[in-house]
Amino acid sequence: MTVHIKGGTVVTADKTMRADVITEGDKIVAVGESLDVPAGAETLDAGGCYVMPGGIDPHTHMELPFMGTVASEDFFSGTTAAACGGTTMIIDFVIPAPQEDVMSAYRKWRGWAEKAAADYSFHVAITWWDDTVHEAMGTLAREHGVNSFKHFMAYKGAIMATDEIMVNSFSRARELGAICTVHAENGELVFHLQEEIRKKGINGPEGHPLSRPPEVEGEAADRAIRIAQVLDVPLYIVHTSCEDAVKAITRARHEGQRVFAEALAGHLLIDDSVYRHPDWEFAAHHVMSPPFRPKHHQEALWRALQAGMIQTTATDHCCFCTPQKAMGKEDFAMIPNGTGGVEDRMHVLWHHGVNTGRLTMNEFVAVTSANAAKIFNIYPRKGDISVGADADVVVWDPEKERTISKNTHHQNIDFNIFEGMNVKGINVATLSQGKVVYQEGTVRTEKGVGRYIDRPVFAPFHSAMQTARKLNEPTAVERTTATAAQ
Ligand code: URQ
Ligand code: ZN
Ligand code: ZN
Repeated sequence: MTVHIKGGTVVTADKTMRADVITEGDKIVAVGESLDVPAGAETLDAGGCYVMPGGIDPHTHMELPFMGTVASEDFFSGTTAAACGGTTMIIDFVIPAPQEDVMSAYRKWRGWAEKAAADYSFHVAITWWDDTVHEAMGTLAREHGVNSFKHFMAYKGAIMATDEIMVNSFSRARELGAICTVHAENGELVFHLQEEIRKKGINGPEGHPLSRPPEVEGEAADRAIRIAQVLDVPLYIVHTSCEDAVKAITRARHEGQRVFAEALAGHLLIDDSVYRHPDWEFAAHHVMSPPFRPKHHQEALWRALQAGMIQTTATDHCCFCTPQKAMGKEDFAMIPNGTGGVEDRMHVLWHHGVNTGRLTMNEFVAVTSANAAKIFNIYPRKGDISVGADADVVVWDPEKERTISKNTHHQNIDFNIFEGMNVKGINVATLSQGKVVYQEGTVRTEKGVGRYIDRPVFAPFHSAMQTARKLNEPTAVERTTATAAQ
């Protein structure tokens, strides 16, 4: 199929220019003015609109089995909802249970994702350790295009990675040229605080943020940063939600450490007042981890995003409907953690980012698409409008408005954390693999056409340790060893 997107302004992370775009099959084949348009091409009028790379959401959990239930959004409905909102690729998570064979968990998730309507990839979580896990990381990196391994520092008694697991896994990732990602909350502190809060007789959703204060995230973020520093491996902190974590990330980056960070659309726009809402269901809808924070943390996240200390935005789309949330009616710690957002991320970020002047259009593309593609090593195949790139494209009308609501969204969840929010500037068309899958409200996604996207491991990079060696300075490990030997 050939599509001629004409009359638009191409906006990428690093350029803005009046240009037409021609796609053939699943690739972009021409970008420029006065192009030779092949006969039979489908024409898409982009006059007055921006033509941008499809969004990449680097953090979703479609049909995740978690906390005794399964997330209500599956890979078909979730990638469809994503496309309706301009996101054309998700990076989801394989999360083996402790002692579960990693490769069989990977194959299980790959099976679930075969129904996807758009492209996807997987971070693989390391939730336990033995020689088979060590081996599986190598197989995944060398043969299955996995270049990122996830570590949940929270969720004690379930999928929590201890320091020992992180040290083993981070070391292995370094050998393989992979990046480590973390959910940074101190799971031991959360567990202890949950007990303390229950003893005070607090069992409603208001107890959730009390058990996960910003300090719990700040400590874990800094601990992961320090482990990555000593083991000399790049680090990516998912759903950075608070100033405490931003400070740890900023310090490390200022010292030249290769630390990347992600912010969720929800954490940028929703504060902790949701947990004090009189309606139990409304408050429980917002139970996710890390929790929504007091307002000043939102401003710290926006500043970090604008300053380049946070590089990507995501949603952590992990949907549990109201009856599922009710599993925690007697105990907030039993409320399945997670909310939606995959359909709304780009809309809310344009409205509250670009329309407010916080972000330029180019920065918008960077934080919703290009930076994730670069960090996870699939740029410029993804995250760019250039010849040879995948034909994942959005036509964006800056004047078009939408009111976000569960009554009109395509997400398979019975509430929306952005309910009632009016946004201006949305995609009027989405192309995935060169096919128009969404246009002005018409959805034309197809189950099963989504592809698994390999993400190659990284070329050896000049890390602080290697630089130190070149300068004949002792590295952190050598200094420590030398001191111990004295
Ligand atoms: O922690 C995560 O990222 C998963 C389990 C989704 N739930 C959540 O509350 N963030
Ligand atoms: Zn998480
Ligand atoms: Zn998550």
